[in-house]
Formats: sequence, structure tokens, C-alpha cells
Amino acid sequence: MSTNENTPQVLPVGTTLDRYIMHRQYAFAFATGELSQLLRDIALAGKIVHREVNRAGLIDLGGEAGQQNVQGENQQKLDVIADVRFRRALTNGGEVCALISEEEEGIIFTGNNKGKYVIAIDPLDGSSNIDVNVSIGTIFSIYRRVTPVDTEPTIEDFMQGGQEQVAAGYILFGSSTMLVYTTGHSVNGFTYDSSLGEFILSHPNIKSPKNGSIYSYNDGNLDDFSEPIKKYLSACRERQYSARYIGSLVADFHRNLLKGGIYLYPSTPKNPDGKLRLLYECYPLAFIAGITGCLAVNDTEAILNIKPTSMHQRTPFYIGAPEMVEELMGHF
Ligand code: FDP
Repeated sequence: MSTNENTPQVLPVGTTLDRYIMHRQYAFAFATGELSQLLRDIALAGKIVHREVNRAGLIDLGGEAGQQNVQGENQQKLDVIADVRFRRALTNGGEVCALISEEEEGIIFTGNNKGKYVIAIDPLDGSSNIDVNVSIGTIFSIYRRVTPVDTEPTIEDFMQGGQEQVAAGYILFGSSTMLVYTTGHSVNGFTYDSSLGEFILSHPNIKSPKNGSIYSYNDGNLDDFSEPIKKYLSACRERQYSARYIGSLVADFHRNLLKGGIYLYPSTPKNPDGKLRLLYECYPLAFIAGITGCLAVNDTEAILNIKPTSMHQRTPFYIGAPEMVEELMGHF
């Protein structure tokens, strides 16, 4: 694909998401509009989930749904609703032939075998925060399928590795709702204006500070961390860095991205491979991180270099301002 040099890369704050997507599409001579449509479908589902999240306290959508997801965690009603909303929007949109979701054991086939894309998604991350009106989010990762169009997609389509993502993003349902995504060139944030029903460009071309003074981890697990991690965290404390941990990956990552910080979820005896899922939590955030100048690693390698072996695989996860992550790695 070749970019049209006359097309400016950064549109002004206030541009609607639709206009932005269209503008980006025109910047690529051979773009077919399919990825653009897919991004619009995600935004539509995001608006619907925004509505559900915002009225959850009013219409008894809080609490558990009475069943468990594939991770053995109690599903919240909103988890299930978000899963259905995204699945429906992506199925109706027609560009996605299959999904994997945190909420489902196997591949979800949309029946659109002509669709060129597959998506790995965590429809509502940070579920323990749903009931208490604290920020939660959606995380997604998009691949171009490797199986031939017009055939049934397979697990191979999802096992391409993080470097092969064509787009990734998250929607943060916080004090405002924001969609942050990239198609690999720049990372842009759009704030939802519910009075207009539009996502509006509010954070163009996001770049992370090189260093920071925020560290985010679950302190209740500290005794179970390895010595290198404990040493790094004690250095953070000695410098009187600010400890900030929401317990919603999207929200913790977003804050650290804008302000400069590091998020850590190491392995513990309870979660020997870490807790976070590679395909629909770590890969997409690592993809975004790389473009903003952040680093994302586990104990041995860059997250995007990890070879996927299963759909719901987990990994230890350290992500944030590059100098902070480099210092952490220096302890390994
Ligand atoms: P949750 O289990 O509430 O869905 O995705 C897992 C995740 O949330 C992350 O969003 C969050 O950062 C982390 O787990 C919180 O885990 P702890 O409660 O163990 O700290």
C-alpha cells in the first residue's frame, strides 16, 4: 500500500471518528474500505456498551450473571452483554469472519466467510470494577486472516503473533468514554460526545513520556513476586513515586500512557504464567505501546515477539514508559 503524500497524517482535534476513518482510508491508494467499516462496527458496539455501562446502576445490570467464563471467573451481567454487543456488531458488519473472546472457550464463527479479518477481543476488562462504578474497558486486536477467503477460518488465523496485527485499540469507559486505536501509523484517542452520538478526536498522535513516576501493580501479591521485581518496586518506593492501581488494565495503561508510568502484572505461584491474556490484552496494548514510544515485555522478551501457542494463553506483563521498563529489565 502506498500513502498519498498530499494527505496530512494528523487531523485537527474535533474531527469526528467517521471523518477520520474516511480520511485515513483515502490516504491509502489501494484501501478497499473493509477495515474502515470494521472500525466503525467497533465504534458502534462501543456506543451501545457505553449506554449499558452508564445505566447499569439503574436497571439491575450490575452483579454476576450466574455463570463462569473460560477462565473460571464469575461472569458479570455486563461482561455477557458487552460480549453479545460486540459479537453482533461485528457479525452484522460483515468484515469479520471469526472472533475469539475472553468470554468464550472456542472460536466464534460469524458465518461471513468472505470477511478478510479476525478479531481477538476482551469485551469488558476489569470486571471486578463493574459493580462499583469504576473505570472498565474493551480491548481488541485485528488481523488479516491467513486462511483463504470463502473458507472457514481456523485457529491459524489467530496464531499469527503480535507483530502481524493490522490494528488494535481499546475503549475506556471512565469519567468519559474514549476510543483509542491505531492501524500501525499513529495512535489517536477519540472522546465520546453522547449528546452528538459521536466519537470526537481529542488526543491526536499520542506519545508516551520517556520516563515517569507512577507505578501500578497489585500490592497484595508483592510477597509472591520474584526478587528482581521486588528490587525494582523498592527502588520506585525509595524515589517516592506514586503508586496508582485501578485494577482495570485499560484504565491503568491509559493513565500511565498519558502521564508516564509502568504497569506490572508478574507471575505468582497462583498465576505461574501471569494473569493477563496474550492475544486480547497484552498484544493489542503492546502494539499501541510501541507506536507511542512505550515498551511492553515479559521476563524474557518483548510481548510482540512471544509466539502464541493457545487462544487463552497468559503471560507476565510489564508495560510503560521506556526508561522505566528498561530499568526494570536491568534487574532481570
Ligand atoms: P479483571 O480480572 O477484573 O477482569 O483482565 C484481568 C484484570 O481485571 C485486569 O484488567 C486488571 O488489571 C487485573 O486483572 C486485576 O487483577 P488483580 O485483581 O489480581 O489485581
